[in-house]
Amino acid sequence: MQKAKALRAHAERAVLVAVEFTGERRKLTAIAKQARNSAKLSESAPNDEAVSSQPDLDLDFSASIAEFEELARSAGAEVAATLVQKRARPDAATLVGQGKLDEIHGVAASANADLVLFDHDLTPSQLRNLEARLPCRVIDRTQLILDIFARHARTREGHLQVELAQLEYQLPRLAGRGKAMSQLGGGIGTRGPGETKLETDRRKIHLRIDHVKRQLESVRRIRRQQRQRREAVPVPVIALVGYTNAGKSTLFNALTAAGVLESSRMFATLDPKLRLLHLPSRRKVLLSDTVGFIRNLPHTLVTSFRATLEEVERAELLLHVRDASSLMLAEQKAQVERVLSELDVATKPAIEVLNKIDLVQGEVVVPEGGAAVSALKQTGLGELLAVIDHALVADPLVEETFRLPQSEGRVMAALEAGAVIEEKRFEGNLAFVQVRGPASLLGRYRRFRDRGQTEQTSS
Ligand SMILES: Nc1nc2c(ncn2[C@@H]2O[C@H](COP(=O)(O)OP(=O)(O)OP(=O)(O)O)[C@@H](O)[C@H]2O)c(=O)[nH]1
Ligand SMILES: [Mg+2]
Repeated sequence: MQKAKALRAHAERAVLVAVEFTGERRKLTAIAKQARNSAKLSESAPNDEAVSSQPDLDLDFSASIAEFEELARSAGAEVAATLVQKRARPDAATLVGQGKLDEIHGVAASANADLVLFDHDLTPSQLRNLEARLPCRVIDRTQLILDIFARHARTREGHLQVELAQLEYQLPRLAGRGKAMSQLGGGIGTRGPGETKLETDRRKIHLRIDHVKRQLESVRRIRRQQRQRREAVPVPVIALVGYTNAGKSTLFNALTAAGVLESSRMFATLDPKLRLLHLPSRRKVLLSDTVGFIRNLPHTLVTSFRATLEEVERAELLLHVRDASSLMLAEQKAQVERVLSELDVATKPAIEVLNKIDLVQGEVVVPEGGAAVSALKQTGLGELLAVIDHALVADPLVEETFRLPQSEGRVMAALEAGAVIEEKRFEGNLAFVQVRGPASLLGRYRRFRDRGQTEQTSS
């Protein structure tokens, strides 16, 4: 136990394993050479055999390896070495086959690694076999992503969702994981449900799952009530969506100056964030930051995290933020669009926002009907706001003067929250307010319209 704690004090050393199954092999490109750099042993690693034995890698594979390394660092690991393998199909027992397993064993032992991370999902039996034959813990891709989720969850709902997904992941993998069980108390892949829970039997895990589900339900009920209250004021919601690390939170901050956590670590935003944003027309909208999408997100995770994407489902407009500097620009777009159709929102109006243009050499083509920005350098934001304003013509701005008895404080609050109060004056028990705002909101309080005053006060 002491030892496990000590390990966690510094970054855990990880050996990464990525396998390409050549059934899906794509052609080599000139940039393939870059891949060798991102797939090499780090300088501190004692063994550089893996580098020389690596074949040329194609672009997609190299980019996905770089992304996997970034995921590992996001989970707090120090990458000691990255091993790659090509094989026709997965080995049923160990994914990689005996030869590669010996190599992994050698590298992990000489690098004194704490864990081996696979850029794949492992079946319960593969996981058991690998743990039995390797000198350290074994973590697969789902577990790694869950771990990152666990580190970044901040709301109660976020924590509960992650715990539920972790419990459901563990359930079929309980038997025979001596190594993982005995080293609990810290480290990647062990955050979330604590050691006592992991050491208990399936029945206890089932009980815990039921308990977490019940708590989630009550948290969600409260959230629904809060939302209903908010929806009484029809401010349109605009949701930022996009691949993880595209720069959504940075843009969200740049646009709202809201101070929401932004970080180079992936999945910095697990819980939806919502802030009021003023458009150039002075119309107000709610901007929602969401959790990033990622390639190969296991379906169980998509379901678990669906609630964090509720804002996407009810948004009037989506901002699809894309990292213009990414090597996987096209693939990321396809992945995001796939998740959007899973959420049944593929037909929602969307604005394409090409971000990080400061990193792009040469000319940037502004997407049609979209915008090209640098959230970091805060360039192009004015144009983006204008594009958003333009895209929200469904609910045009109108001006109106209302005559409100003091007893109608609720109406006043709704107008203040959803529109711009241009002028306000009191006459005895009555408030006269001149308001500019979305037709839908102002139409709702038509009965308080002040016909006589409208002519006099409007100019
Ligand atoms: N150079 C440059 N870097 C940027 C820009 N926008 C964001 N970044 C960086 O990209 C990294 C990821 O940014 P985030 O805003 O956290 O990305 P995200 O899309 O919210 O990521 P997730 O929440 O993980 O999905 C951070 O290191 C940012 O500083 C940009 O316009 N230019
Ligand atoms: Mg974010």
